[in-house]
Amino acid sequence: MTPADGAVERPEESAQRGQSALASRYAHVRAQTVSLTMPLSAEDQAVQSMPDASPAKWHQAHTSWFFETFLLIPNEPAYQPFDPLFGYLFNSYYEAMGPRRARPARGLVTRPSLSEVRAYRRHVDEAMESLLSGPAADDPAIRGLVELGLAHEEQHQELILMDVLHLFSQMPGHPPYRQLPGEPSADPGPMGFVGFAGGLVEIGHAGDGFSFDNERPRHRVWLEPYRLADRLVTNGEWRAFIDDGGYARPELWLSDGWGLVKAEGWAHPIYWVEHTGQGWCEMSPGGLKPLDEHAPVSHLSHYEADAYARWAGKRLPTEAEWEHAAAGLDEGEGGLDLERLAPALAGDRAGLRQMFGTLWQWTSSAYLAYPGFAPDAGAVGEYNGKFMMSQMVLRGGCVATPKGHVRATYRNFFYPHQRWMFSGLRLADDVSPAADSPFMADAIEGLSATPKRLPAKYFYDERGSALFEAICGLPEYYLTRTETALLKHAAGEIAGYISPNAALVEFGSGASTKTRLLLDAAPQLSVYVPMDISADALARAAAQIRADYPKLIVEPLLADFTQAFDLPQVAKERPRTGFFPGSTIGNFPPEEAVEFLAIARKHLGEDAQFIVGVDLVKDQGVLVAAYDDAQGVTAHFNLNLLGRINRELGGDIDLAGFGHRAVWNAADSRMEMHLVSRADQSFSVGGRRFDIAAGETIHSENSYKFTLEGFSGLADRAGWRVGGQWVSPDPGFAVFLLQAWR
Ligand code: AVI
Repeated sequence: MTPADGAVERPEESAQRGQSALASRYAHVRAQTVSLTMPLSAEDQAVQSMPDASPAKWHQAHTSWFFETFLLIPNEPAYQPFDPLFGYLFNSYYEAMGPRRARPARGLVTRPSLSEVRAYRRHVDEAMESLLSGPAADDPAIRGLVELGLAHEEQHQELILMDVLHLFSQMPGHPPYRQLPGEPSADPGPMGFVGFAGGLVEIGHAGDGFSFDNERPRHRVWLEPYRLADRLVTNGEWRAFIDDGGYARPELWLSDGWGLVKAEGWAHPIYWVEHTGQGWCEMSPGGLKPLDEHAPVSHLSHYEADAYARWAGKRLPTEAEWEHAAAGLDEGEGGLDLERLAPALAGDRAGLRQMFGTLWQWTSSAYLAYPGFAPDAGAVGEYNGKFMMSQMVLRGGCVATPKGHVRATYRNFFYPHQRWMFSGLRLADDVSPAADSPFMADAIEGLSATPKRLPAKYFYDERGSALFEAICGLPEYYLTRTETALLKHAAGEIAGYISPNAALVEFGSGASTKTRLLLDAAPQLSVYVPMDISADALARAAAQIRADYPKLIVEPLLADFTQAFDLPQVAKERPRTGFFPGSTIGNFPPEEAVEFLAIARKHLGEDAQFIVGVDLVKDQGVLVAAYDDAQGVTAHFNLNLLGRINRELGGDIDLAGFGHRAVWNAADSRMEMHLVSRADQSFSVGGRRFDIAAGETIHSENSYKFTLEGFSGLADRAGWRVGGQWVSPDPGFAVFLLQAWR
């Protein structure tokens, strides 16, 4: 309880309060351990399923031994140890505290019984309650040790759940630890990447809150620009790895990992079970359940996580990268909830998801001492430091980690072959190759200009393309709907202009949706060349067109049609018809539109036709609504340009610091999109710093709107004459059939 407003708390009162807070935390943590064992029989709690695991009974005794050994015996002269043999049975690895039972033999202890261990716990708890209510509880050293003992006990709570799951996974019938409700599944969508500029950063724990010695001291680390995946890898993605021979390809594995794959016959994560007729199932705290494709893949060794990252063309994050990215995020996310006990799905929130309390995330960092590391004083100095060899760091906590236990600086560690933990993986990659990419050069140039601008062609990464598809279906965005209706109506007439055996060349084909109207109306087309800069969209669209038009030769061309390109031979040797729908021509300034039309004419040849969709000038209200829709999809599309800079160029732009603006520029006959800075702010891209004032904008797109005469004039300057034109009723949109004329 905090003191009442205005009341000044006396030091002895606050000490009293702190003391009782510690005592009540002690009681809570100790009770939580026992409650975790409630679903288990005494037999369940006595056995050990492998040398790395320990019986639940041992965990309950060992955590009590910790308080007895490090707090009660040294500080309570009257304390009577419960049983002199327990020091031997329940010491884990503290050399300073004498000999102990070998770890692999912990499951061979039937005496003491479970009820004797419970009596031991009560004995220790009574003595601890008395210690915590006496003067010793004011001693910072003692308080620190109690905190350590409680953090230690919370670690063992997680171990109890891990070890029980391993035990039950071996048991015929795969019994559940608890009956748990089925989790509704939801596709997290494609994995995105969040970029970080890196540089000289600080990691490690600082301040008054509790931390283990291995998290200290806070120190500086140099980070190259990097990106972190915005969510964990899913079971569905892991299946693709398996289906692609992931466990059968030595080139993907570290040598020691590959040795294990062969020696132990690894072919899937430890708890996956393949059932004939049922497909993949997974052993979980709720028992054996059908594998949820959308849930994060769990219980991986470091070797598996590392092999997957290599297969995906990525890498694991370093622990410093992970911690730098996690700073300031919600450390209280997820964690132990006995009603769920399942890692949370990624959801569709923007930014880094599943960072805390979902699954421990493997890093590529060896578990080593930080510069200036000093183990805690006394025997508890053996807690962490002596394990700083041959293990790897994991970050973030998991569904079995007690709430409040984990933090951004927390370093968990396991041997790379171990995989019974709740461990998953988040991918990372380097940003440096973009340093001399055209995107980087264009972004730097545009952001350095006055007024600031960015080229609209960079809207179309995977996310941007998906957002554009969504825009095309919006009620306000009349362009797609109107043009499709127009093409349906005109396709028969247009087909009359197309030569037999011709090739259709589409500039910026995207999903190739409108193309089908032409392919259906003009069966004389024998070749289709979709051209796009998105490899994914191109491959997907080409596969679908091939499947639906089996007689058509489909030759996709991965190219930026604003740059030099070479048409495939099958197109060169046929008469050619170009197709450029959607009024994308309006995204060029008029001079560049003429240049583009002239280049297209050169590629399409002397007898070519060119079918071009063109949006017409109309009422300002209709135009502005089309570029500033009520659902905010276009705003998202616009902001994704900044997101892409962060992801691909290591930018650190705060997206929430920008708004979307769409304006009609009557003088230039164009719709303009801008990103408006909400405040004076600065950001960096590619190591360069940019300042932007409140209200200042980054001009991100022009969409020119034409009159029929205006567009014919433009086409004429590029060597095309209008062979046919079809115009929709309001909202006005035109399809032109241009013919080469000189
Ligand atoms: C691709 N291009 C024709 C679209 C347009 O209308 O200028 C891109 C777009 N920008 C905002 N909404 C749609």
